[in-house]
Amino acid sequence: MIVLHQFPRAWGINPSPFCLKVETYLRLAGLPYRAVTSASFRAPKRKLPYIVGDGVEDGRVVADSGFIIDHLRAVHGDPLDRELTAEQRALGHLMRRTCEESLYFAMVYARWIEDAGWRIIEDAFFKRMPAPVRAILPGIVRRSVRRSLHGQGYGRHARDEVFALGVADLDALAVLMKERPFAVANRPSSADATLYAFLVSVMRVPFDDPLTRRARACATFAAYLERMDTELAKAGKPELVG
Ligand SMILES: N[C@@H](CCC(=O)N[C@@H](CS)C(=O)NCC(=O)O)C(=O)O
Repeated sequence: MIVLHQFPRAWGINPSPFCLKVETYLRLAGLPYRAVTSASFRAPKRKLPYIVGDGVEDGRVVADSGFIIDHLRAVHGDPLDRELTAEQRALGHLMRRTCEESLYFAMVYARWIEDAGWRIIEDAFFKRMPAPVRAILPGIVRRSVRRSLHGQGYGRHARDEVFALGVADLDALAVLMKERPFAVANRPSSADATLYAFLVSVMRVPFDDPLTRRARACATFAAYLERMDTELAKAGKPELVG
């Protein structure tokens, strides 16, 4: 069985949209897997998720949600995207990049840099650690996220600018998603694994910021998440351990 290494759950979901994306892909594709909790410093690329393949895949380790899905397609076939046109694939690609390479960084800002977001993160990720670690680690990790965001670029913008960038991504996605029941087709494709993961990560979380408010006010997103819930309910629940 495929073993998916991801962060511990928080708020009833995987708090990492990239981990939730792979979990969603595996469920939509009907691939049996086991999810185990891991830490990013143990991961091959120091980020989660990664998978350890099953017998068919000879125990291969694949890191990065995009490479994981490419790998699963190569080994297990492509039930979700097989029938897509080149245009649908291109649209899915751009929607995915909008989530992962832009919206994501506005979400990181909302969660880790904003004080209100940080209080929720600190409580969810660090509260259960032993007191000495709890006193030091949260500050170290927050500083490291701040440095990464500065390096990426969004961390150099003013608060209003960061949220304007994220809201523009959400608005563009909403326009495109109004056109059809799922991201690029009338049934779920791999692009939906990303879209579902990111919209859940913005809408079904305890944060309250300009991103969460904009997304929660969007009827297209709400209807989309309900359709995806129905699809995922058909796929059943993963076996969770660790
Ligand atoms: N491109 C990667 C991004 C994964 C990623 O950014 N994971 C974050 C959590 S959402 C992580 O592991 N961060 C830990 C760290 O940077 O130390 C993918 O698609 O899997």
